[in-house]
This record gives sequence, structure tokens and C-alpha cells, in this order.
Amino acid sequence: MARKAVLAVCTILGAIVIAGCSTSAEPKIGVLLPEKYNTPDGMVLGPDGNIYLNIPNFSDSNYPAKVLKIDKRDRISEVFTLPKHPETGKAGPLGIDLGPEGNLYIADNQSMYGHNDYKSRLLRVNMKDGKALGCDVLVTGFIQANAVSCHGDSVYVTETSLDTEADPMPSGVYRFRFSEFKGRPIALKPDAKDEHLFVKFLTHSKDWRVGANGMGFDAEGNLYVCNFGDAGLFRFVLDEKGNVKARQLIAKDNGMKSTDGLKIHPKTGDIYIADFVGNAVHKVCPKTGEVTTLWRNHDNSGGIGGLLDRPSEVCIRGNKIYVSNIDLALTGNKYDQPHTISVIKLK
Ligand SMILES: [Ca+2]
Ligand SMILES: [Ca+2]
Repeated sequence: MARKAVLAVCTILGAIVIAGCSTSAEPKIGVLLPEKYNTPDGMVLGPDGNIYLNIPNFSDSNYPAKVLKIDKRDRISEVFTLPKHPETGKAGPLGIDLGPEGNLYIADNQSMYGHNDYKSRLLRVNMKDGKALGCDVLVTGFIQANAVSCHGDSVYVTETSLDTEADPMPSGVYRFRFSEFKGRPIALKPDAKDEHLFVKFLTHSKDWRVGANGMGFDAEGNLYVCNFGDAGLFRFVLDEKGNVKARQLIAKDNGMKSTDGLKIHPKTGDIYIADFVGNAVHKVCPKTGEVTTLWRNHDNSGGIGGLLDRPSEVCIRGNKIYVSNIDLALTGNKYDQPHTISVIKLK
């Protein structure tokens, strides 16, 4: 009898502990990054269960840009050192996705080094059995290549500005068929005149002149794209040929100050968004557009203890949301230690 009573007490205590844990979305440090990996950004979950993470090292580019792997126990290891741009001497890997053949498609954003003169590129890191064999330049001539999504027979790349002088500022998404990548890199025509430009929209914000950013496809094949400066989220409904048949602004503001990287939950379809300006992570319901803020903290946390420090990207693995704290030294933020990937546990 006594033993049964003890078991019952333990069960009740266990239930209380579980209930207590599940109510808090407070981010913790998932990965503490050393100085040589000072600026984390794009992430993608691989079929092998590892998260592939881009490290552009913008804040201290004396360290080369890398692709890292975060294994199932949150340990990091190096996958690849990205080649330097032949003219700028830097690599700026932001968005990353896995192609159907297992290679990594990566946006090399040169605008973060002050180059808004068509220097950004799309790269492919060729993989075999989890090892990188080398890197090919697939497309040249972006102004601000950002997110990358592989879907069907194509790879999509957000172009965060199609004209850095224009107000309102145009930005958009380019689409390339995998079958086009043979021989020399595709050189985009300037001034938004290239036929690969797939969708285009405007950003009206005066504070953050940052356009098309995070991107992803849902299970039905709809394309979601963030409009960073206007804190908006678009859905593009595609027809059976892959052409856009409808454009819907499904969420805007509602507690969001910016919309940076996004991922779509494979089971629920909910859209998780990193809010760089707001130091927050939000969930958007694709049916209603309702925005739920999972976590927000004050600016200048430094990232201590896993608090957010200019989050730019999210990645979903199991019941965890991994958050890259890019920690760029822009308005209201100081680049500081620690450099972290935060983790928010979902209920
Ligand atoms: Ca920091
Ligand atoms: Ca900071």
C-alpha cells in the first residue's frame, strides 16, 4: 500500500513538473558558438536528422564562412569552408536548402559587405555520404540573394532588393529549373529584367528597407514569402504548371516588427517566423493569419542564457525550434558575445 501511495505522489509530481515545463517558451542556449563561428544564419533540417547551418561570419570576417552540421545531440562539426568571391574576397552564406539529390543550395549575399552591385550568387555544395566534395557557382548577378527553397524541379531564391534606390522598394523571388544548371553559371540580367524573376512585390517601410526574405513551401505546394520591412507574409498559390494564380497577404504586423527567416511545420502547417527587429519568434496560422508570439525579449539582451539577439532564422526539429541569432550591429543592437543558436521547446 505504502509503495502504491509513493508511486501516486510521484505521478502527481511528475504531472506538475511536465505542466510547468510546457507552459514556458523561454529560449535556452541550444548551441554555444565559438568566436570563429561568430555570425550564424540559414538552417535546414536534413533527412539524416542533422541541421545544416550557414555561418557567414559577417561580424568578424577574419574567420572564413562555413557550413556547419548540428547533430541530434546538438554537437557541431564543420561540413565545408565556402569559397571566397573572386572580386570581394568574402563569402556571405545566408539561406540554405537541400536539393532532391542531396546537395546544398546556398545564397552568397555580398551586400552585407557593402556590395549592392550585382555581386551576390547562388552556390551549390556537392554532397556525397554526408561529406562535401566541392562547390559550384550556379547563378551570378543578384543584388541581395537571401533565402533558398528547393521545390519540385526548381530552386527558388529571394532577392531582397531589385533596386536599392527606389521607394517603395521592389524585391522578389527568382526561380531556376535544376535542368538549367549545366556548364557556365547563369548570369542574371540587371534591372529586374531577367526572365527567371518569378514574383515581385514592394516594401513601403522607411525604417527597414529590406524586402523579400524568408521563404518556404507548404504541403500543398503554396509558396510563402516574408516581406521583412513591412512585417508581412505573402502566400502565392500556384497552378499545376507552377505559375502564380493568386497572391494573398496572409499576415502583417499583429505584434510582428519584421519578418525574416521562416519554416513551415511539417505536421501542423503552422508558419514559424524569426522577427529580427522585434527580438521575437512568432507562429502564423496559415488558415486564419492569426499571429501568436512564442517569445519576445528586450533589445540588447546580448543573447545571454539563450535570450534572442537579433534572430534571423528558425529551424524545426522534433518539438524544438532552433533560432539563429545573427546579432548584426544595426540600429539598437551591439554585436556581442555570446554567439548562439537558441532553442524554444514547443508544447
Ligand atoms: Ca550576442
Ligand atoms: Ca547583441
